[in-house]
Amino acid sequence: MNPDRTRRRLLAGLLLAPGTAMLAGCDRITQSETLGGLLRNTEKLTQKSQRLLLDRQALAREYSLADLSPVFRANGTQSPDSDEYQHLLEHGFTDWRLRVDGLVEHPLDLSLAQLKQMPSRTQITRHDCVEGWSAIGQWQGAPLAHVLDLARLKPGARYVVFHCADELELTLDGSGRYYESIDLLDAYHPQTILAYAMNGKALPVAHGAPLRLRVERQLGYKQAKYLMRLEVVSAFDRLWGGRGGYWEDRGYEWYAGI
Ligand SMILES: Nc1nc2c(c(=O)[nH]1)N[C@H]1C(S)=C(S)[C@@H](COP(=O)(O)O)O[C@H]1N2
Ligand SMILES: [Mo]
Repeated sequence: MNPDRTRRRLLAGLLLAPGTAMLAGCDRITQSETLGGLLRNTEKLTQKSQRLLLDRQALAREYSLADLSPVFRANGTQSPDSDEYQHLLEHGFTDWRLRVDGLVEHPLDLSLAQLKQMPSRTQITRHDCVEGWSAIGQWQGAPLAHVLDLARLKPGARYVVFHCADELELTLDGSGRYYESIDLLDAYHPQTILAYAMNGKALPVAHGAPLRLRVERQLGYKQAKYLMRLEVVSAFDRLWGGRGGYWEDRGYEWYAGI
């Protein structure tokens, strides 16, 4: 067959629907194999992404009261030393407000009392720190999904950034301030809560009082303590080191799934 005709047929075949392409004369075998391979690959891809998505909706294992660790270590900051935080602490966090802003229709300033009046979820889960220790604790808090629904996300919203009260590394430009971020899939996960209680008591200062994030399928460093502000953003690349979190800016993985 003359090479030009073959090329024309091949082109025509590629421009037509996959079924018709198989009728393209002597190229039939080669072409249908290629198409078959392509379809099989696409199928695998879809399956893989579907499985990933399903996995991302799965619940982290929950434990019973009998499993609670007798000692739950505190790690990183154990009491933010800023004057602002110390003042809030001295006043029993009555002056503290959680600011919710960024890509939302209704920015919020929530008091601890308001957060406690919201629907709550209690869960007993295992916390895994990359430093090589784990502990089982009980957490109670308001689902982050509820707070985001109150604030109403604007189009373009993709991540929630958690701004904390503590500076883990003292720097002149403030880049040592602890922060974290998660995407909306994790933000809307049923076990993602803004916790104000631990093991049945008010959240202790060492564990992030008055409010911390629990995002249960992620490693310890994603569990931001001392929350001051939630900012809904479309991207976090222009924030501090640009990698979405204090430890991420220092080389740790952003997603940090367990
Ligand atoms: N604001 C803030 N959040 C933080 C940290 C921190 O230093 N500051 N440390 C992180 C790390 S590495 C871990 S393992 C957990 C520890 O939580 P815990 O002190 O309740 O055990 O909090 C995470 N969240
Ligand atoms: Mo950690």
